[in-house]
Parts: sequence; C-alpha cells; structure tokens
Amino acid sequence: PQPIHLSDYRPPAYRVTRTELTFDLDPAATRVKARLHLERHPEREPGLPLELDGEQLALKAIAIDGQPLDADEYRLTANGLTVHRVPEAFLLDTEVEIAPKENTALEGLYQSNGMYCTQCEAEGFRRITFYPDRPDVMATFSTTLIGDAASLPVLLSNGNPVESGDLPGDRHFVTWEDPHPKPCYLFALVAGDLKRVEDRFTTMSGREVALQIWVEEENLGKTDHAMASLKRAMAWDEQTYGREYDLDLFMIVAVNDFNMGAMENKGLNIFNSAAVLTHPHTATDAAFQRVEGIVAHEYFHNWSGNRVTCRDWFQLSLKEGFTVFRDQCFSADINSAPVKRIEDVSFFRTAQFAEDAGPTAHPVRPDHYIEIGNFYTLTIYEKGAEIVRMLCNLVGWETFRRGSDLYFERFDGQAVTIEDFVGCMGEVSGQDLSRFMLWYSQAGTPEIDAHGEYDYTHCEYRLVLRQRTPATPDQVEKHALHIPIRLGLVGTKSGRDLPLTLDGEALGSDAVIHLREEEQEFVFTDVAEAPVPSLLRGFSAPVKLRFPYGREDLAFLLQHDSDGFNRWDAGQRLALLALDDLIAAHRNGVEKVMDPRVVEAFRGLLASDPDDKAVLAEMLTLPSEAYIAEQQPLVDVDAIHAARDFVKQSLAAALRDDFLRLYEANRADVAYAPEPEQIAARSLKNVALSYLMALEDEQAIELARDQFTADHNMTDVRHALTLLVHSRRDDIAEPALKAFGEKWAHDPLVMDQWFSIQVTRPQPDVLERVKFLMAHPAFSLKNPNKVRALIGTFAGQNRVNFHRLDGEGYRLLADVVIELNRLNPEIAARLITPLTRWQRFDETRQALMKGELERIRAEELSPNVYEVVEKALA
Ligand code: HT7
Ligand code: ZN
Repeated sequence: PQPIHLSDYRPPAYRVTRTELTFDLDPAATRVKARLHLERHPEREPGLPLELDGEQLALKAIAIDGQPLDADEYRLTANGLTVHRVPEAFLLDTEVEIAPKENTALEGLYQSNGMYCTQCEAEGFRRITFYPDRPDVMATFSTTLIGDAASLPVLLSNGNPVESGDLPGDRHFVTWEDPHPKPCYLFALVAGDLKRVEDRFTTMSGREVALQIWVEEENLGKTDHAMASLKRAMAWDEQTYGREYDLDLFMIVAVNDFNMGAMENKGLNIFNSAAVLTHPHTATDAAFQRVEGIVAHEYFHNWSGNRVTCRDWFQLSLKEGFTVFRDQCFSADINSAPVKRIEDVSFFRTAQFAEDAGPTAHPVRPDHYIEIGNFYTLTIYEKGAEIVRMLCNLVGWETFRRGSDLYFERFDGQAVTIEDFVGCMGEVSGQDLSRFMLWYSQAGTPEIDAHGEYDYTHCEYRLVLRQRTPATPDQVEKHALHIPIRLGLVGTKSGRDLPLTLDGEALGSDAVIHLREEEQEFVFTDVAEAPVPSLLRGFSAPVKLRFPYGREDLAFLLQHDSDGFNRWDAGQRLALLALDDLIAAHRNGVEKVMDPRVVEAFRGLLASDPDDKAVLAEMLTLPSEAYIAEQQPLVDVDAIHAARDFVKQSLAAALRDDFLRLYEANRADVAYAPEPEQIAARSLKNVALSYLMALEDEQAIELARDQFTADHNMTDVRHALTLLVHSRRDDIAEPALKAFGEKWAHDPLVMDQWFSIQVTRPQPDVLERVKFLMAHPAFSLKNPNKVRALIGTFAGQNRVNFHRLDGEGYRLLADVVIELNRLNPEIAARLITPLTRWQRFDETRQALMKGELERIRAEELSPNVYEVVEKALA
C-alpha cells in the first residue's frame, strides 16, 4: 500500500450536489441503487475522467443521463471505478450488490444481531456504492430503504421521513430526506426490530425537536441516562456556544457490534451499546459518566464536524480535537471540574505521551498516512483537544467564543482546514498565531527542564525554562514551540500565592508566562519570601515539565498549592519519588523501606475535611503502573508492580484505622443516582476498601464480601468483586465470580466486565485463563467489545502477565491479531499497540516482542495492520 500525502491535496474533479439512494435489504445480496447529480468542480480543468471509490461492490448496472455505458467506457478496479469521458454536468446511475452478513470488518453496511447498520467514517461509504468518498464532497441525500416488514419493522436514515408504504411480498419502504448537504461519511442507515424511547427538546428559538433512542426490546429500561445527557448537552451547546439543533428529529441507535464508541451521522447517531446503555445494576459510575461524555461528544459534532466539516482526513483533529475539548468542558461543568481535569490529564500523560514517544508518533495534523483508520488516535483526539484548550486560554474565553461564532458562521456548510479554525481565533483576538501552528505539525512531547533560584538580597525569583522536543520517527529536527505556562509562586512562610511581578508588570498571583525560545529566563521581582514554584497549573500545556523539587517541597505544595490540579500532581510526584527508590531496591534485591513523608502526607489527607470528596479520592490514588512505567528509562514491569504493591500495603498498614473510618463514613445507603456527590462518596469508599484489601485480613475480606453480596449497584459490586478476584482468596473469589457470571450471562455489557475483572488478575495463571475464556460461549472474536474486554484489557492492563518472560503473553496477542487481520483489520491494528512499545523493555523482552511482530508481518496483511507493523519494526 502507498501512502497518501497532504501536499497532494486537490479539489475533486467532480462534485456531487445530490445523492439519491435506494437499498433493497437482504443479508447476502443487498441491492444499492445510486443516482448522483454530478458537475465539474469549478476549480478543476474540463475533460477529466470521473474517478469513484468503491470496494467489494458487484456492479450490476451503470448509466449516464439514462444511457447505459458500454464496457469500454469505464474501468473497474479493486478500489474503484473510472468513467473515461463525462459531460460537465450529468446524472450517474449505478446499481451494485453487497453482502452485509459477510461484513465482519464493520465498515460500510453490516449486520449486528440481525439488524442492519452502517459505519461510513472514515472510508466505509465506498463499501456501499461507487462514490467520491472524501469529506469535501457534500450533497443533500434522499434515501429509500426497502425491507422485510416483519423482521425489519424499523427503517431509519438521516434527516426526516417523508414517505412510507407497503410493497408486494410482505416488504415495506421508508424514504428519508436530509436537507443539509453532507459528506458521505455522515451517511447512515439502520433497519431492524427496534423499540424506541422518545422525549422532546425545545430549542432556544422555540423549535420542537423529537428525541428518540432506538434499542432492542430488552434494553428499553437502560436509556434514561443517555436521554437526560442528550438534553443536557443540547442545552449546554446553546448556552455555551450559541449552537442550536437544526432538524426536527434527533435519533440515537444502540448496536452491539461497533468498532469505536459512537458515530455522529447527521440526525442518526449510531452508538456502541456500551456507550449508551446504563442501569444502576449493570453500569458503574465511570460508565455512566462515559455515556454522558460520549452522548455529548456526538451531539456536539452536529456543529463541530457536520455543519462545518473537514476538507480532507489530514484535518481530522479540526473536528475531533475541538469536539473533545467541548465535551471535556461540558463534563467539567456538570461534574467535579478538578476531577475531570485530573482524570483527563492522568489518561493523557499515560497513554498519549507513550504514543508520542513510540514508533507510531505523528503530528496532530499528520502529513501522510497509509490507512486513515489508524489515525483515530490519542494524538488526533486528545492532544488536539489540548491544543484547542491552549488556544482558548491564550485568547481568553470571551474571545474564543467570538472566534468560534465566526468559524461556524463563515464556514457553515463547508469542508475546511485547521488554518481556517485557527485563523478565526487569530482574527478575533488580533494575535499572531502563526508560530502556534507548529503544535499541529510537530510530533512528540516537548520536555521542559526548569530550575529556579531565590535571591534573598534583591527579593527576586529567577526561573529558567529550557524546552526540547525529542526526535520522532519521521521528524528528527524540532523547533521551539510557543508554550503557555500557568504558574504561581507559593510563599514558604505564608503558604500563600505571592503577587507576581514580571518586567515591571503586576500579573496577579496566578499568571501565564510564554515560553517561546529554546531557553528563557523569567525574573520575578518583589518576591517577599522564598517561594516554591507551582508550575504548569491545570496542565496548561501538553508537555513534560521537570523541576528539581525536593520531597519537602512536594509535601508543601500538596498542602498549600491553591491550584487543585497541582496539589494532586504534587502528591503524584511525591509518590513517584518514593516509588523510584523502591523500584531500585527491588531490582537490587535490597530491603524495601517506605518513605515516611508519603505516609505522613497521606495521613494529612485522611485527616482533612475535603470540600470535594472526588478530588480527595484522586489524591489518595497512587500513580498507575502504566504511568510509573512512563517515568522509567527502561520499564521493569515486575519491579514497578512490586514497588507499587509495597507502597499500597505500607500505607494500608500504617493508616488502617483511617481507611476504615473513611470507608464507614462514605457508606451511605441511599438509592443509587449517578450524581456527583454520590459518585464522589462511592469513589472515596472504594479507594479506602482497596487499601484495606491490600492487607487481605479477615475484616477487609468481610467488607468486600458484604459489599459484593449487598448488590446495591454495579459500581460497588464490581469494585468488591475485582478486589476479591485479585486477592489470594480464591475460596471466596471463585464462587463470587461464578455467581456473577451466571446472574449476568444474558447481558453482554456485564459479561464484558466479567471478562475484564478476571484478566487483570495479578496471579500468574491468568494467561491460561485468558485462553480458557476465549472459548467461553459469551466470547466472540467478531465482537469488538469482547475483544477489547478480554484481549485488550489483558495486554494493556495486566502488565506483569502480558510481559511474561516466556513470551506467551506476546504470542497470544499476535495470534489474535493474525486472526483479526482477516476479520476486522481496524480492531486488529489497534490491538497491536502494546507490542509496538518494545523499545521500552529489556533485551529479552524486546527480542520476544519483535519476534511476534515479525511473525505478524509474514502474513498477508490488511493495510491497517501492515502500516502499524511496518512502523513498529522500522
Ligand atoms: N467520528 C467518529 C469516528 C468513528 C470511527 C472512525 C473509524 C472507524 C470507526 C468509527 N466509528 C466512529 C467518532 C467520534 O469521534 O465521535
Ligand atoms: Zn468525535
């Protein structure tokens, strides 16, 4: 496969102004008739051939302006159709046959539990009909669906239903009309035996919108939270961005087989059932919050993505980065804002930093790709969102909002670029953002080395910052970025933020300084007492910042920093220093000794009266093994696991009574609601239980067992079951696991959790269990949720067992990738990620991981897997 380059972009030779589709649905032989209204693009020369994308389509008929074409008038290849000569403006009619039931890749038209659905982003539409499958071709669509009336009573597509009726042979039809021009990646259809839950929303201009969530009958009781979230998101987008919904109908459909979380098809969002269905007894608090965020994200795309879309797929972050930023702000507004930021940054620093440091590192706007499906990455989504956040902070919210208004107004109905978005921000703010654009083109995580000195004589604090971005595979040379650093100076005597004066300008006590050069010195004057700097507050830029903090400094910030995020981060840094020592001790076979400063810091936290329990729960949570690994030059999974376990046990032993008190104090027996205060109390209670269970004494086991059997809600049940299954008490864990599996055998989403709980067990027999569970009747390689729950969770989260020294973990993953390469290349390519990180491990493991990558490479590969494996082995 050949790479596609951004620099080769040209407008299409012909554009489609209107698309009329008719689907005659059949599992093995669906007929798709397409009538395309085409005209030459004004910017392209006359006489060019018409090139249409098309894959796995059996062409049955083709005509231009009603005249069937002879075989020598067009050429068919595995990737498309070329018509050699066409008029300036014309109608193209094609008819193709496709087989949805054979479609295991879940791109294009496929079947899930007997129901038909589509996934067209990024390039699935070309598996439905011949079409210029690119986002800068925007047309109005009319779609007629014909299906068996008994088995497919519901026939849905984009826009509004305009006609329906019965047809001979017990079939029926519905015609849908979508008045908003859209690229074909936003096309969708759904057909099946579905039931709906309905609600209404009145928009800010007083229009009534019908809201429908379509599910299989047994899931009718699991849509309340998604519907409430949708209404909240619609109101939030009106209040915050002035954006109103633009059709009379907004539909969400839940499907079981789906490659990602959800898809923002115009007026007809299709959701992975895991991203929409919730019930207190089947979904955890985290799942409730995830659903809320994803429902909002897809809804927000109606403007940031659908009304204004991407010119080409290199601009993917234009819609994804902006929409993630919007959904992050939405979730922060309705839940605990500091906790949302802590969760997002924790995840970002663990997973996106690792991506940026690995062989698949790429800029937020890549300049080439082989398979766009491989670029739905943390870099495009999350780093893209961090860039938008920096922009917002640089120009200020009011100006950012004016820039966003200008963007939506100016580019409504168009397919545009990242320059267009940033250009609007530059225009409204008057700032020159040309240098800022480097964030989009330069891959890799900038590293900042900072040091500071207090001059007692002149009452000055001198802060020196030096930035460097390490080379990434395709980009050796890096340039200095514009990095906004929010900071404060916390007085060591007063414990307060000191007033900041820089170059004679009073900046208040919390300010942003701008690092633009490789090295810059900032001299703060009139600093009345020696400070400890609190740097990169709120994670004001997606960088790694090193400062030679002593442990006392960190304990001080943990207590006094006015920025909640940095208070949490100080605790993380303090724990990391202690963990570093313990990792070294483990490797050297030396006795491990717990740092008393960490114990005292935790004691202080436990004695505090928190204004935000959710923040306290985060502060009491140790850095994850994955994040600890990120900090190590060479990852020693066993030492990291042992060190972290030791810290947990030491804290539990030293502070057992405090944890017990915390557990009891947050045990309120109220009716479950996914509300912030309740969620916070449950988090705190469950963090306490985790520490208590680190001791595995009778009392802790009893508490976990009681919590499990009380069966109050899935958050508590799952947490207790996980602790039991991860303990050495198989006598209690196994019956609990069995009871849980039997009780929920009918519910695929709970069975996903049942799989994940087992495969994260630290015990060495877990790999055999993974293999055993792959043969379980509830498991299927064809269902992405199952693959993620069992294989993805094992390889991504069970670090000690996946990295077994006999290489069996790697072998298992490679076997699955090889099989999935045939069935579902998109999922196969994603699953390889842990193997691509081989450089981070010791020589033995490196050799084993590379060996498995080579074994995969020897297969006949899909472009998706090929691209990832080639990069990993380059
Ligand atoms: N925009 C959607 C992306 C998506 C997707 C991409 C590739 C393959 C399958 C997919 N399903 C959904 C989802 C979003 O970001 O909102
Ligand atoms: Zn998105």
